[in-house]
Amino acid sequence: MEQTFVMIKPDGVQRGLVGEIIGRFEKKGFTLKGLKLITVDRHFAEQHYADLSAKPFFNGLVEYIISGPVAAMVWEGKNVVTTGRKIIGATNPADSAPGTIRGDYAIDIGRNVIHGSDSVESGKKEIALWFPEGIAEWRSSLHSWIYE
Ligand code: DAT
Ligand code: MG
Repeated sequence: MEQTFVMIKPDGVQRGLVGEIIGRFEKKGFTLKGLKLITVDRHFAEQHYADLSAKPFFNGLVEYIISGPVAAMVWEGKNVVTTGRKIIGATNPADSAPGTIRGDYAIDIGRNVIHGSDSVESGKKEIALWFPEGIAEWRSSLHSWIYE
């Protein structure tokens, strides 16, 4: 089953959005496979966003991510990478549709509350980076009520 890495950024944690965001993924039918609250250091944040290291906003992005604890999660389900990105909404909250997490809870691109992997491949890399200890082995008993 497909997995994705989702992170509630420091603003989302500070603003008390953790429960609301987890609820959206849960109610959709996705399965929570990993969850921890963690404050990462600069080197770690730079690794996570390595692909963006040449961007002018890179330093500000790293400062933001290390500014407080984040809620790191692994979610599992059919098409969870693509569907997860839809639940999250467009990168710039100004363009995120209402009903998406960023559309409902964010205004500025540099405070857009949440991260979600952009492909199955980067999901695998990000899960390995954030959960080197591994994730939970369990299968929801609701499976047959969610999948046909
Ligand atoms: P996403 O988080 O939607 O996958 P991304 O991977 O392109 O977007 O960029 C990572 C984060 O960097 C994004 O959530 C917010 C920040 N960011 C992206 N583009 C930006 C820009 N033009 N100005 C400021 N911050 C930006
Ligand atoms: Mg991205």
